[in-house]
Amino acid sequence: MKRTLLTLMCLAPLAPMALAEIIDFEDVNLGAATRDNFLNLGIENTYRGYTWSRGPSNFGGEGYWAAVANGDGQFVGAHGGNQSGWNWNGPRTLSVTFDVDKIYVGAWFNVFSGGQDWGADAVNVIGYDSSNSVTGQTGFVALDDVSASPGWVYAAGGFTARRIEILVRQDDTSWGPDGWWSVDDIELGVVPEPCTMIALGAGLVGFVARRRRK
Ligand SMILES: [Ca+2]
Ligand SMILES: [Ca+2]
Ligand SMILES: [Ca+2]
Repeated sequence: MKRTLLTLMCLAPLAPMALAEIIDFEDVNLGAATRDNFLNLGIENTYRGYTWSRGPSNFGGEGYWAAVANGDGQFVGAHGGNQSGWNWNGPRTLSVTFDVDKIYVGAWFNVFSGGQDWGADAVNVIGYDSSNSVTGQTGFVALDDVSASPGWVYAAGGFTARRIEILVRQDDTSWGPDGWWSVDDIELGVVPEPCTMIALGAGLVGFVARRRRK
């Protein structure tokens, strides 16, 4: 009876586990513009409750997280909906720091501006814990910056992270280390609470015990 109660009490946190968060950038208000960066929009430290930070850009000063909408002259189109995230000024590294540990499930990437060699040639999504130690990475996933109709590619993760870094590789040296890309539909999972694991364990033990008694 005690075990059943514990299981029931602990099962409640299971509900949000099924709800993976998807960052689709549809809720960034661009007004009449087709593109703008998070600094101008005033959402660098507030969008989704996370911190959207960036490394330096060698091209045109600092780079930023940005959002872009279908209809922009250089945009290849969203993976889903009408808007995507974008690397403004192409810094080599951009980060998202979460409020709590999350599971980075995966995200969709594309070059920004198809058929242009300033597009990034590959991206690697790296996870870090709250002590800034690496928890996992997708490895470099190739982007097609030479095709007139580049496609969206999926960078699959599956690791827990307090912060994800999106690190670019630029193979076209005239652009230095910088590289431009789009991202859409960043999929995040909820890290199971210890209680959930205890409940699952207790539930399983109870289940096996009941089966054995039959
Ligand atoms: Ca979208
Ligand atoms: Ca390139
Ligand atoms: Ca290239």
